Amino acid sequence: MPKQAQLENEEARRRDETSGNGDERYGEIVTERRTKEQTRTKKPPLYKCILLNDDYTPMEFVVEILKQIFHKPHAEATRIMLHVHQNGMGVAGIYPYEIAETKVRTVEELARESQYPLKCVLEKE
Ligand code: TYC
Repeated sequence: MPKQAQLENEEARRRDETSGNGDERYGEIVTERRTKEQTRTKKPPLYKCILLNDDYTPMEFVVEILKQIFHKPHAEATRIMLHVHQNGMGVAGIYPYEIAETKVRTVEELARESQYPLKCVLEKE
């Protein structure tokens, strides 16, 4: 390889290893960096928080749960509550596992404090 080309090659390789640009000329190194980037940025699996209907929890309580825990505006909270009431279950929100799990626990804790049997379960998306 001519000396000049070799120098350019070295220079490009160093750029690949140290910077975040997308130069694709040096496959192995670029592939390694992209793999690391993907590990950092890959989206986590999501879980649906599903509210279950029952005969005892007041409708207003469920609407409040949807507003306070799932941050739904009043009209949407009412719509979801009625959907659950009529269909037996419905999606309250979709989140990464730990957030979804915490919401389920919070919902059931608040329900238990008020002695309502409201249940909320997780389902993988
Ligand atoms: N079915 C309840 C009632 O008639 C209301 C209700 C709605 C309960 C949604 C739970 O997840 C639920 N009071």
